[in-house]
Amino acid sequence: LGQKGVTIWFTGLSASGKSTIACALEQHLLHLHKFAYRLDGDNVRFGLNKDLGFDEKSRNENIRRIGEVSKLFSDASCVTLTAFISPYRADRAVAREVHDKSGIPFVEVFIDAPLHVVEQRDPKGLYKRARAGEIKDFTGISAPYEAPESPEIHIKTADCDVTEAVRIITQYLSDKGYI
Ligand code: GGZ
Repeated sequence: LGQKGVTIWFTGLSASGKSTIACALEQHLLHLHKFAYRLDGDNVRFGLNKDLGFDEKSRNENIRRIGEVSKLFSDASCVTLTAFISPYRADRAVAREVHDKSGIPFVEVFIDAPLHVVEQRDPKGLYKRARAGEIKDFTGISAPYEAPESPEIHIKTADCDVTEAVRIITQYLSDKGYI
């Protein structure tokens, strides 16, 4: 295959743009004939992790499993993209450690959109429902989001569109020799 694996770990609030950017990046990598695959809520939370909710313990376990699975994909030489809130710093550190121990590169990408912006977007009306108390443990409202302190890549969605974000990440991967 002539390709080594790498995990690109997106983190950010709900509606920050993680999935949109990860999706566009996946398409771009596939066009470059890279073997890429995206893990997100749609293919993980409804399958492997359908037994898990959104309390702290469940999120710890959600991220732990995703960290292990992404390591396996990347070990099989895939460019693996994960798009989960992954709100706890310690959980992301565990995912990184699992990769480090196997010598597989791990690139943390912080999709940084302020709460007032994502709350304004509110594409699914979840923030509104969380404010009304209809959804408990909602990230940013009634559950914490611990922003990365030193992510490999920091994308501020206020001054960076999707195309630009894809360009920045692709450039980073190429500079590092990961793709
Ligand atoms: C946060 C929630 C919650 C709560 C349901 N808190 O915008 P979405 O809808 O499509 O993405 C969110 C998704 C978050 O799942 P993750 O697996 O990424 O979370 S974590 O990494 O923290 O385990 C949101 C929806 O699920 N959702 N309830 N309480 N987001």
